[in-house]
Amino acid sequence: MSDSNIIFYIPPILFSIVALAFFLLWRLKVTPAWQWAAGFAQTAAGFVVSTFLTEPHLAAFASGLIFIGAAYCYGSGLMAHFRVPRLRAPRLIFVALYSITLVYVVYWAESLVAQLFLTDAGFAVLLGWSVCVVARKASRPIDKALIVTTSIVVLDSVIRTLFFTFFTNSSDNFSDFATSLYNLEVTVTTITVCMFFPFTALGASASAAIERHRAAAETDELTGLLNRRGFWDTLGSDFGSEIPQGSVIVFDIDHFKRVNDTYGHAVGDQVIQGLGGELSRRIESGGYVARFGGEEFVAFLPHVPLEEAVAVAEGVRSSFAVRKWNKQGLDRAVTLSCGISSTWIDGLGLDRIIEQADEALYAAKAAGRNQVAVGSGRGLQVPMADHRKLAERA
Ligand code: GH3
Ligand code: MG
Ligand code: MG
Repeated sequence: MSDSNIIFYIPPILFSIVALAFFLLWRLKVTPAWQWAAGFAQTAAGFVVSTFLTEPHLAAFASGLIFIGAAYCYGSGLMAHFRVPRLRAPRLIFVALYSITLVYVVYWAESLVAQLFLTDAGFAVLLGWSVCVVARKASRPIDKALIVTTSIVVLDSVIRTLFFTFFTNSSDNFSDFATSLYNLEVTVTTITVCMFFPFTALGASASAAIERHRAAAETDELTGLLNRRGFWDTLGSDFGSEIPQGSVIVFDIDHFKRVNDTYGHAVGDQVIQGLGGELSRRIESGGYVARFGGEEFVAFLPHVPLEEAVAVAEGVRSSFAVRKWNKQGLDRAVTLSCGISSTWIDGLGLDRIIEQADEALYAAKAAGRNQVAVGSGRGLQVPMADHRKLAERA
């Protein structure tokens, strides 16, 4: 091949750059899948070997192995991105069978046409298999774009296989590969349509990383519930500035410092997790539960009237009070107090209603703890026994 054919240098250079970019993204934990970098690096190496290696049989054999390795890595990258099982065993069996056939085709049958057919078909089947497995998992537009661009790479292989095997009279001699029309076609489609694939993989990885970081910033690590920021951001994205009427319950564990002091901080953490689990089980979907800090949790129940919110709080309080903590090494009951307020009482904004529920919580603590109290802007902080009267007045 003449060195003036500069076009043949482009795929290895482009894919090396892409591989380096993905390697850095993997080191920076933007993408959890090192297989992207490995796949692109192998593609670069495959082009170097198939075009520039002077021993033609070795070039055909090595590039055949490298390209199937790239297809395997792209598949693993896709499966990691979409969080589906990797199907390692069946895919590795496929690679093993392919490799045995490759040895036969290159060193026994000595057929270039058969080797190119095998490599293109093997690449298309292995990558197409992974695309089919992950396709229904793609819901975000960038993920759908990734499926489309990967399918284009598969389709490119299929069309090339069919065209060069059945519709042309290509040379069957390995030494003619570098200057073949086939090699030119691979090079041209790789640096045009196939380049959409790495760019969408890059976009999909970056967008998944941004989503992961946003979720982490809005989630309480200990309980997996929303934190204060997540609470307000989620309400903002669900309702904008039109937050509906509803009720707020604030929960706080009684004498929690004693739990920490007597049994240790780790046991205290498990009690907080226990309350978090209780709340996510008991607050029905449609409700918003967050850990606002320490052992204080806030629940906003849209469209739920005060009476029903009192029943929810009472359900959580009573079941938490009888919960056993033996497994955690705690041999006594832990109780909690609840403060409730509702936008239906005073027509105030949610932030003011949370403050009122907090004031009611202090009333519940002052009244002896392990109880539910209702608060309103009229200065009322009513212990649970009297909540019905307030609900009637509201
Ligand atoms: P009260 O009945 O009046 O609520 O008394 P309390 O002892 O529960 O008082 P308070 O609610 O102020 O106690 C909060 C304690 O929670 C203080 C702090 O040491 C502890 N705390 C805050 N965050 C954590 C945490 O993440 N893990 C553990 N184990 N303890 C925490
Ligand atoms: Mg407390
Ligand atoms: Mg507290």
